[in-house]
Amino acid sequence: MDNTYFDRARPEIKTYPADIFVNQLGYKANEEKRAVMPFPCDSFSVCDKNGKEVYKGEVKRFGYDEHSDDDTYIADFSDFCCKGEYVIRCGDKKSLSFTIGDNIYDKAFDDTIKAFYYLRCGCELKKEHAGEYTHPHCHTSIATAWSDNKYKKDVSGGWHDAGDYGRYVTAGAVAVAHLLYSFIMFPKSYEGQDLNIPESGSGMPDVLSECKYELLWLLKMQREDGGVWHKCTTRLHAPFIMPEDDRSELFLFDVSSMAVADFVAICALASRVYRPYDKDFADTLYEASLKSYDWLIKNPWFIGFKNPEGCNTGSYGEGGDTDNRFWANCELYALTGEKKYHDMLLRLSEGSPLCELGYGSVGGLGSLAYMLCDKEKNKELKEIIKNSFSMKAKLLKELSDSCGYGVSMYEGQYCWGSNMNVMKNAMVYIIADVFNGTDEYKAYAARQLHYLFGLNALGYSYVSGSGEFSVNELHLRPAFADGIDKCMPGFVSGGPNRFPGDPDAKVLIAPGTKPMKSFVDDMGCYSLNEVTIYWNSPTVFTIAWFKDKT
Ligand code: 9MR
Ligand code: ZN
Repeated sequence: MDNTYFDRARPEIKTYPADIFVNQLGYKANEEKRAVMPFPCDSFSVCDKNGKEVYKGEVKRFGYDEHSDDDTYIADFSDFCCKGEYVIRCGDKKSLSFTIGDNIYDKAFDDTIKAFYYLRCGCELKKEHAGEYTHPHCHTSIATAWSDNKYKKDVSGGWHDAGDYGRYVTAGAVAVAHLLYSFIMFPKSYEGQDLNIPESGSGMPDVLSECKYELLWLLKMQREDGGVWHKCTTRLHAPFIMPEDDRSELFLFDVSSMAVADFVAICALASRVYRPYDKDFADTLYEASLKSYDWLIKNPWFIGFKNPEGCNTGSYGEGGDTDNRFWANCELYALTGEKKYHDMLLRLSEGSPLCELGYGSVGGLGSLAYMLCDKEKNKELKEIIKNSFSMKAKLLKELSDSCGYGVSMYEGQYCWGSNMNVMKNAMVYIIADVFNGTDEYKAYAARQLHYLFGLNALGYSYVSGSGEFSVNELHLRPAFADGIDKCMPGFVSGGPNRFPGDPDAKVLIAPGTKPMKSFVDDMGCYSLNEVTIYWNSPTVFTIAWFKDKT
């Protein structure tokens, strides 16, 4: 094919090897359990491993689902609670196998966090931790400021952002925030977790050790004057080579006020979280946060970011920084209880969408800091935040109820990285319940996981290595360059995108394809099948909730 992202033999594209869609990981005994079929059918059976029918039920026609173009039928077997391994059958049609049990997400939970380890930059991934996915250290050369070639700094470390080898401050801050909040809110899920990373067994929970690796890098991205470089990347995206072979010059790109504000926020949050485990690190984070806060005060205007000419790596531009500044003030207020932060966050709350959980719009992270902290709160703002989550959850519920597959997506959310939207919607349900002290949206949050792990119109589990039919051809440089057929596990694919934006996807997705089906598991398709840290992080949050609270 001449119109292709990179040169290689294109592997055969697989299609769903069964007929009925289920969550391929399975269901907890006491939760809602549904399978979906895109064909007419009256009754269904749940069959055990030996093919024996253990449950029989009526199929209900759900009706036309506009995001998939499927006429959908639902098999609800919520009241079948016996643990075991099963398939759904319907005449000669069947589903893939799934489990009913307590620990269905245990492996996916570990995998989706370990994925961050596989993205570590600047260190060797050793065999004892990385198995066959080892590689020597990468991107350790000194970086040069793009706008001042006399300024040089070592900023090695952190996570590769995604399929590319860039490291971006705002993206990193958001991903760490999701992980830290999941740790704060659902601590039970992390008890005794062993990810087999270099720090395992150190006494610090593994998820915090993993985040510390990114935080140490973020600290290096702070300038002497408190400004924070927006990103560190090469001039152009590397070809599909291993990270250690990407030896082009590294650049530090101009400070943006989003990067500074997100940095202030994440350092303040992390200072709170790490204090019981590592006092010195908590102090360092606190000082760094204050220093960049001063910069923010001295630079009250929005400083956005656009790629300079000649650079094609991610730009992560945003249209404003009010929400970023709101988040920063919320975190510093949560940490210190000082009035000046409260005054400021009250003012900034007016211009910030309060239930957006990043990337790009981070007001909801500020809301989390504010609502969950033990400091005095403004009654009115508390109500506004609660209401904004409640109203959004209500809207999302309607979307789920009007979708044959139960996912809470409006058409516009099937964009680049749609699976992030699926998982962020799950977060909205979860947070709405937490703020209201209710359990109203439990089943709806869980439905988003069902979609991610296979209950969708293409039957893909969108997490590598999870489920029988899962994505494997991810747009992830080492996944190609390492020559190993099986992709590293635990990576969340971007997912369907109704506007395929890369040359390969434009060839592979026929015009007019419906949003939920605008996907193919192909490595060239970066607008469909890339990975990023901030698509994994809301998934970790949602699974952590599920493990702890359901
Ligand atoms: O996630 C970003 C997506 O929302 C944008 O539409 C897309 C195009 O600008 O960029 C995505 O971010 C990419 C980033 O720029 C570089 N690293 C990989 C990210 C995922 O594709
Ligand atoms: Zn690297």
